Amino acid sequence: MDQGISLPTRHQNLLAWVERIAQLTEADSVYWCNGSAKEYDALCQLLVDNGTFRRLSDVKRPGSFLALSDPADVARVEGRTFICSTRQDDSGPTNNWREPGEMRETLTGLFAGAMRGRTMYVVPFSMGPIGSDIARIGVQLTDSPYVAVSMRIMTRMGAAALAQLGHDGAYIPCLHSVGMPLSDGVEDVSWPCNPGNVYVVHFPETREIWSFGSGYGGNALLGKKCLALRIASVMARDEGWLAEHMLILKLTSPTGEVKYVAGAFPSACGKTNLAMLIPTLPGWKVETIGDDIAWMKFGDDGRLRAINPEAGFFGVAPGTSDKTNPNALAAVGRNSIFTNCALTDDGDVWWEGMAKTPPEGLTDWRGQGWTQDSGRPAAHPNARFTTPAAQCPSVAQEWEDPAGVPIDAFLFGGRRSTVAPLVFEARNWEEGVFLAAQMSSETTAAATGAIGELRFDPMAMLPFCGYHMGDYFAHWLRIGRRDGAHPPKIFFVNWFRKGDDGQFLWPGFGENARVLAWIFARCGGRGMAEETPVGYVPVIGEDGIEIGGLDASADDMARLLAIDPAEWSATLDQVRTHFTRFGDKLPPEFNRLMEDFEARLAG
Ligand code: O2Y
Ligand code: MN
Repeated sequence: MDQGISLPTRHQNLLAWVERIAQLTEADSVYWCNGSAKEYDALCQLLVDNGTFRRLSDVKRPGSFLALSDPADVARVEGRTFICSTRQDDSGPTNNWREPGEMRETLTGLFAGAMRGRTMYVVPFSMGPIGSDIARIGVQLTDSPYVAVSMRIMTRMGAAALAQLGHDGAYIPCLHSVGMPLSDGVEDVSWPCNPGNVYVVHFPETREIWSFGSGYGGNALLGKKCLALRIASVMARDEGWLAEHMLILKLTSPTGEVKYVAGAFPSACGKTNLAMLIPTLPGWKVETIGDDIAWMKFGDDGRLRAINPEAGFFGVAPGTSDKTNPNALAAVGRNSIFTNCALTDDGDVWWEGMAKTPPEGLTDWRGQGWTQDSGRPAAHPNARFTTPAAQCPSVAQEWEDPAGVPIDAFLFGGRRSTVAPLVFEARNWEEGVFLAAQMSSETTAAATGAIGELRFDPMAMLPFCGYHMGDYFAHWLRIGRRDGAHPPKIFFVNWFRKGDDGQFLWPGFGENARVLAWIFARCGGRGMAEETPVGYVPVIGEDGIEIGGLDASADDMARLLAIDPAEWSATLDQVRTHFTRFGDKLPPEFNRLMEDFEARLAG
């Protein structure tokens, strides 16, 4: 894939950076990605030839590939993720911090000669539809062709992004190496990496990302968590918008009315499934705008307009089936990259939960023969599919609208077996932000009636906020107070409440549309609710939450929606301890909101 000497841009700053990094890393050659189908095919063939990819059956899974990673490089590594702000206090208690100069020195040492024997790919990409006011351009330099082809699915990658940059446009530099130079005598491997030496580093003030040692997912596809959340959250704070760990869905009622919902749930809590839900309620339709990240800016009408900055889905494969998510399963039917899934003997992929019975003749994610008696999973629990969003049958026609979609409701969801009801609406923006800042899941299943140890994940952003979370809460409060703002209503959901018998009370994921329908009604000034100390809880029935045909007793529904002030009060010590972490950066409003909350709970 020789490009000769012609360069595809006259952007001097970009050219100088590429040249500087090529020299530092001693890359054998530099290749500028144009994003064409021909280039993608050639890179995939290269990956097949060097053993990273196995081409899947053209009958079963056309245009698709399976990659098996190094067993030590299988997920994002939070412990090796750093926010290097000048002042430690700007990174806050929830991030790993290093002094930027010191970290630059460490990284410069690691990157010196790191691409010896390898090609450095220049990957220009747009997060968001090219030309959208909300979109941003990044350029990733990487020595991993696996990353280059994955970025083509996950972002708008190539010549169009470069053209958008023009001669002097702003871009976010993203530098990545797998950290395994092919120095004299070193043989390449199918998944090069350096797992003992991983660094995923963000410089929020200069808006730079440097990642070393891992070729996997969020550590390596730098447009996703690193740019679209950690760096973008800092940009959003400075510029008055929101970069959030949220799905975006379009909800259409039986009368054809439309509302848009953005929902924050912790990692691996079913965002992809909810974004692609097939409602059981007759006449309702859910369509997908995004499954993981939302960028939202105010429109002239004071409403937040959201884009999905990504162009593909990097979803967890295990558990995805024609029962749990037929839309995702259809999306991955072709032109997809699978990582750490099992291989069938007829050249297809398989994972736990795809079907009840695994097929005969499986090869597991470590390349070894596998049977049900092997005593280990065939696919890695964090096995992934990478697939173009446009292939998803539920994708909304406006999913690429450069203006974004106007958000009517924010959803926040934790995993709580007690205390938190199925759904409630915050009474106002401030209280919604205060409650979202204490979003939590239980670390262990709570014993019947007992309160479990809570793991707090404010707004589902704990691993992704690129600055001090106390400042982040203040930013959220400011957003709602902006002149002329009509912020979305805020709702909380919890599908995981359990009854006294330890069983889930809510009959299942497919029924979530009933909750969405109530939220929809509330956004339209309808939907009956009772005011409680926590917020508005739906009444049961046609004017509230519809339970006709639902496999749950009236008793179960009452338990699901019950607010027990004493139970809530019993969790407040943990909430206070959680807030104490943020020291004097905790918005002072939170103290008042806490006092009011306690008073309401005490009746
Ligand atoms: O392990 C990884 O690198 C994937 S992390 C991820 C991927 C897609 C969507 N969300 C997440 C996450 O951790 O929230
Ligand atoms: Mn995520």
